[in-house]
Amino acid sequence: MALLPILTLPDPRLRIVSKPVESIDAEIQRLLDDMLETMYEAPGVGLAAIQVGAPKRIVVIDTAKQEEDRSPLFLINPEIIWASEELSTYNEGCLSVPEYYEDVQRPARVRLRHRDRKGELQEIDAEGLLATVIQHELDHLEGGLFIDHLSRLKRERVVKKFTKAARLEAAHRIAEQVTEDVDA
Ligand code: GNR
Ligand code: NI
Repeated sequence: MALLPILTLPDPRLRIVSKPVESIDAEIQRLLDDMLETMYEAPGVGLAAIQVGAPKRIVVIDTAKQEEDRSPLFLINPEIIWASEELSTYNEGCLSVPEYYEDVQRPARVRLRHRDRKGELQEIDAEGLLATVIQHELDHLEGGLFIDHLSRLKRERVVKKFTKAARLEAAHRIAEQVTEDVDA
C-alpha cells in the first residue's frame, strides 16, 4: 500500500469530471487500497479518486469514530437513486480545502447504487454524516467542491486565500533552491 499526495485548491484537476470505471481489475483494487490508506492517514472520512489525481468514478468512505470500528465502503460508479425532500445542515470540511469549514445544506437521506470492491452491484440507504459524505464525494466526481454550495463572496474569498498561499509556497521553494545552488 502507498500514501498518495492529495491535491488542494486551486489545483485545476479538482474540476475534472471523472470517468466511469469499465472493469474492476487489480489496478483499480490497488488504487482503492492506496486511497483508503491515504484517507485514514490524513485523517478524513471520505476520499474521491480525483483528489489523488485519478479522474475515475471511485470513492472510499469510513465514518467510524474509533480505529477499532473501521468498516470501509468502496464505491465504484456510485449513483444517488433517491434523495429525501428533508434537508439537513452539516459543518463540512474537505481534504482538498484544508482547515476550512462551513455549513452546507443537503438532502438528509439518500439511496445509493454502486459497485463494490468485487464488482458486485449494491444499494445502501444513508442518513446523518454518511449521507452528507456520500453527497460531498459525488460532487467531487462531477468536478465539484463543497465551497460551490456557499455564497459567491465566501467561495471567492477561499479560492483567493488558497491561490495566494500556493503562490507563496512556490516562491519559497524557488528561494530555497537558489540558496542551495549558491551554497553548492
Ligand atoms: O474528512 C472529511 N470530512 C467531512 C466532514 C463533513 C462533510 C464532508 C466531509 S468529507 C472530508 C474528506 C474529503 O474531503 N472528502 O472528499
Ligand atoms: Ni472533499
